[in-house]
Amino acid sequence: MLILHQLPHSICSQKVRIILAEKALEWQGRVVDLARFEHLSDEFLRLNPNGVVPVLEHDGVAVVESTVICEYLDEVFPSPPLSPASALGRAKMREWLRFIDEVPTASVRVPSFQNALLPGYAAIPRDEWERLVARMPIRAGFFRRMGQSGFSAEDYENSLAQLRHAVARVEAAPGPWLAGDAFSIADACMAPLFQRMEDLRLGLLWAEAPAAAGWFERVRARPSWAQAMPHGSRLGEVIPDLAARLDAAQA
Ligand SMILES: N[C@@H](CCC(=O)N[C@@H](CS)C(=O)NCC(=O)O)C(=O)O
Repeated sequence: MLILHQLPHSICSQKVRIILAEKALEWQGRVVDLARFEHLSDEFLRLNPNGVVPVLEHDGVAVVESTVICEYLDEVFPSPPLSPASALGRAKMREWLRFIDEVPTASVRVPSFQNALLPGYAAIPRDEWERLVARMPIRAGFFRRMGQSGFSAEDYENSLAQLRHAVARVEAAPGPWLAGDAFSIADACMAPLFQRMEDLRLGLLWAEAPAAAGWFERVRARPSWAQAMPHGSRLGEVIPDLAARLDAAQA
């Protein structure tokens, strides 16, 4: 029995859902509402002491960290394989996975919060905000850096520079997939980041990167994409005034 504690528009949950779809696995979803801070409840923190989604429960045992979950699923349910057959091939795929976790995944949080999610947090009374942030096991620093009025221009620009770098790395990949000839976990982990950038009007980052644009289209053309990205997966589907927020951010 596979249970995924997750959220439709969570990028890290989307990575795992793509793997589940590629392998045609049956699973049950449990929505963890971040806007209601369910991820900071005692119950959820017992499941994942990091206080972030997703969490996979497999036969009652919790596995955390989305990339770890993807690799775990690939080991336990090996068909179809989503990792290269050779040790060197797997090492090359894992180079991508570490890069994806460290660079674009961390960086895309800044424009996501700054331009789309911040108004929800700005409305929280100050003492309540302090109480919630103090409960965050691994994200308190990020939320304090953002505060209730947003990131510094320097933080924002640094994040965009990192995202540009990530797009350039995809552009330079020999292809057709990130880890070579076959679709792999690396593609599943990178593509939701591109979708988030597009939803934040950052798709222009690959306007002059045809190989990266082509790679993203190839991922989106796979049947697993439609299955893993149901309605509610895109930011604009959960934030009705997203366009107005993005207009305001660009003004
Ligand atoms: N390294 C973790 C990061 C997970 C993560 O950051 N999840 C986000 C949603 S995509 C989250 O739960 N954020 C909590 C928050 O915004 O307070 C993983 O890959 O599983």
